[in-house]
Amino acid sequence: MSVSTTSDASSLSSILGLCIEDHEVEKANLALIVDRYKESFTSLPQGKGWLGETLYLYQGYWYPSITFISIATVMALQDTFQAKPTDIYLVTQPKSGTTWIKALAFAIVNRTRYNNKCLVTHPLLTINPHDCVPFIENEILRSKPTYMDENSTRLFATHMPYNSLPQSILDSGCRLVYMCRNPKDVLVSMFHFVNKLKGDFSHDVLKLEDAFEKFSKGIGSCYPYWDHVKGYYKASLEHPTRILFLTYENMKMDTANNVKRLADFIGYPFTKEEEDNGVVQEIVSLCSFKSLSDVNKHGKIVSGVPSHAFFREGEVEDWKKHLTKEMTHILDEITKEKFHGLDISF
Ligand code: PAP
Repeated sequence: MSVSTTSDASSLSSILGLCIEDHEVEKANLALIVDRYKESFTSLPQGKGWLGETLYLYQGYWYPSITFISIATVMALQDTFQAKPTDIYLVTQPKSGTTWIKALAFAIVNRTRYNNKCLVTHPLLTINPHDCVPFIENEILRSKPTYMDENSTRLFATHMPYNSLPQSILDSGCRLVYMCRNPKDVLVSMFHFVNKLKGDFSHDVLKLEDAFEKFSKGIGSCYPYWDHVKGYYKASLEHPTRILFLTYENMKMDTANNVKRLADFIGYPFTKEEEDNGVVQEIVSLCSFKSLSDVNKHGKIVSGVPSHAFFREGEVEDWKKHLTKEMTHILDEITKEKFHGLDISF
């Protein structure tokens, strides 16, 4: 069977703007990894992704073969990634609040580094959260992993489902924070994101009906949505000290208390003095949609995606402005069935 990686790769690279120089090494390393695992994934079931790319079904989830979130990187991570007990992993499905949780965790973990100095120097006032906290899917493509300081806590993100995580993450005893979001808002957010990327490179526009069909059938990078959420939810009940389960909606409703909860869980609790001095509120403001979207109006993140593409509305229930009654009904029914017996609400 032939792999359609070459044509997929060129169209998707242009959509994502992956041809920038900084990204050349990662592209070359991705090509090597794809080559190494080609034999293993070409015989898997195939589908078409939201950008028209080929997807492969692996361990119950769909992945493309040519972006850094790819079937080959998942396989390579499973074979080679070494977690440390002190690592912290921020886990999301795309469009569930990745950028926000990266910013919050980064600000919490590094607060003493920057707070003694002027707040103006804080990296989140100039750098996109995606460039502050790397995805492990991207890290393994770097010849020299970007992780800042060998001795400090390693803060990583991943979109990988629980059942596919590298064994070393499960065995190391490290902590994972999972953030999920209402599926209807995830669908709408992804729909706009894909069209933003396509629009920037004048590809055909994705129709909402097509996005809805793919989403509800569980087709898309790291989907099915529901299985991903369920996997981490159940794991968080089994391992409550290792996995914290958060929702975007709850974080929006009460950001300060969730920030404190997050800080406690990852081992960076706020002192009474910090609380009295308003440090929690400073972090909430620094990582707010308004602050981050203002900082990220221009430029691109390292992987080549425009920085502003990660900020649109930042609201709960924006889906109400987009989905038809029928779409809403179908998604609600699927969610009811898939989450039956689980205490997951948005
Ligand atoms: P990613 O997984 O591709 O990194 P992710 O950050 O999860 O994307 O999703 C982007 C969504 O988070 C956008 O939602 P929307 O399309 O419904 O508007 C974006 O606006 C929202 N978002 C980004 N930063 C924040 C923030 N600081 N607070 C709240 N929402 C945010």
